[in-house]
Parts: sequence; structure tokens; C-alpha cells
Amino acid sequence: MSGKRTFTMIKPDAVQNGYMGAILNDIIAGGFRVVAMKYTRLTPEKAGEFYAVHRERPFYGELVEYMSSGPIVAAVLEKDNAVESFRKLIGATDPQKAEEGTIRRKYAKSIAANAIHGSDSDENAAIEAAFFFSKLEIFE
Ligand code: IDP
Ligand code: MG
Repeated sequence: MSGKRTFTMIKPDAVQNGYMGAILNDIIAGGFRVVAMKYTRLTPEKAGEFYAVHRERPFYGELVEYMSSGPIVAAVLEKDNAVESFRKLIGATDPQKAEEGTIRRKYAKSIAANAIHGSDSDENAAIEAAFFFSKLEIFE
């Protein structure tokens, strides 16, 4: 059965380019409820840990450097079928391949700096939420 929570980060390029408010607006208009949120940054060590599954990919170094380059917004979101529904809202990894109207299509310029993260499974959503938030920081 699909779960009701997912994890997101508004990435450094989107914060830097002034899209934080517009993206949060799209998320809320998309029917998601924010149950935890934090304006923070990733150290290179933490970014490397977060993206450890991509360690062998050629873009790993670039990804870690980019994700630790500036502030981000980390959040836990709630909606029925949250993971799949949110991946639909953000669009494909490459913004040029993302559907019209999706967050990546609207606010991202490149496949590396693609504006937003969305968990790819219920299991990873829980792991990623716990990476940033204690249980007390996530509301019912
Ligand atoms: P996803 O974020 O859509 O799930 P993943 O394949 O999990 O995509 O990749 C994680 C992140 O790594 C992407 O969001 C993007 O920032 C970066 N990335 C993915 N593919 C490339 C690439 O080919 N070049 C540079 N960066 C990439
Ligand atoms: Mg992914």
C-alpha cells in the first residue's frame, strides 16, 4: 500500500533564484500539507551521506558540491499516495524533459541544479525525513 508522506528539499539554485515562495505555493496548491519544515544547509559531508546511493555515478562529486553550495528548505509533506503524487508534481529529473507545469519545468535550468528533490519510495521518504527531523519535529 502507498503511504501518505514524502520528503522534499528545495535545492540551492531554487532558493538562490528566489523561487522558494513560488515552489511552496505550488506544493500547497497541489494538495500537500507541510508537516515539518526547516531552512538549513547541508555540509559537503552531509550531502555526501544523503546522496550515498549515487556514490558510483559520474556526477556524484558535482552533486555533493552543488547541494552544499547554499541554503535549502527541507520538508516533510503529507497527501494520499504522497511519493508518486509528488514525483508527478515535480516532473522528470531533467527539466527539459519534465512536463509543462511541473516544478522542475518551471523553475529549474539544468539536470544537476533541478530545483527540488522528491523521495522515490515510501521507505526512502522515511529515511530521508529522519535525516533532517526528529520525531518531535514532525507534526501529526
Ligand atoms: P531524481 O532527483 O529525479 O530522483 P536521481 O537520478 O535520483 O534523480 O538523481 C539525484 C540528483 O542527482 C538529481 O536530482 C540531480 O540533482 C542529480 N543528477 C541526476 N542525474 C544527473 C546528471 O546526469 N548530471 C548531473 N546531475 C545529475
Ligand atoms: Mg532520486
